[in-house]
Amino acid sequence: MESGATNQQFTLTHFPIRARAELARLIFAEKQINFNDVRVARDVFMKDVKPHCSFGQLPMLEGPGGFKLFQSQAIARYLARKFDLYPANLEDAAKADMIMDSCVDIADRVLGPINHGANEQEKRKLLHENGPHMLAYFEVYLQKCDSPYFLGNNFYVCDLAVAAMLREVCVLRSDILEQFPLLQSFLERVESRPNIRSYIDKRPHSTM
Ligand SMILES: N[C@@H](CCC(=O)N[C@@H](CS)C(=O)NCC(=O)O)C(=O)O
Repeated sequence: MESGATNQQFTLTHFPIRARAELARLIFAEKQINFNDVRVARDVFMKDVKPHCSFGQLPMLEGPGGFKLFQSQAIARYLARKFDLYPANLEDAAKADMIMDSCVDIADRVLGPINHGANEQEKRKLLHENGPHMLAYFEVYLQKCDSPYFLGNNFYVCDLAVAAMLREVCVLRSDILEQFPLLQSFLERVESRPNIRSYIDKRPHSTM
């Protein structure tokens, strides 16, 4: 597939949804890095893109010198390291990984099933039982941190990951954070960072 040659350093290819590409887009937004935001329809993906995907799936990041990367978390960690949103300290970096992996757990166990076929009864259970049960751990973690962000006063990729995950949960159940006041204010804090706010205000609308 052509990477759509332009003067941008990176091209990020995904479907026209936030989902697993949104963390990378948020990193670019926070750091004010211009990139080619390529959003392909499913039929185009199947025909023209999938055969070029190392593991058959999107998102895909392309960079200089033929650099190609798949897997949303590998992409996010690479970009975060490159653009200074990843802790330098080994222990803090491991904690950032832990928090990001916990967000993936919620994506896999709550958001994914709801967005891909759960019936109304299953959705209700996911949004009123399983989801809140998992979010409660994030609330307690933040309470113990006693800081604006998950690793203290510094803002890292794991904070963007949590905010992106919380936003998707809120899209599905708008009042879910009422029982988690620290997560509610955390989400507001992240989404009111100027670069993030201006990105969110203009990003394409999609249901997920
Ligand atoms: N673990 C992968 C999962 C990627 C994934 O599930 N991609 C979906 C879209 S969100 C996909 O490409 N689906 C099309 C297909 O599998 O044919 C990641 O995090 O990047």
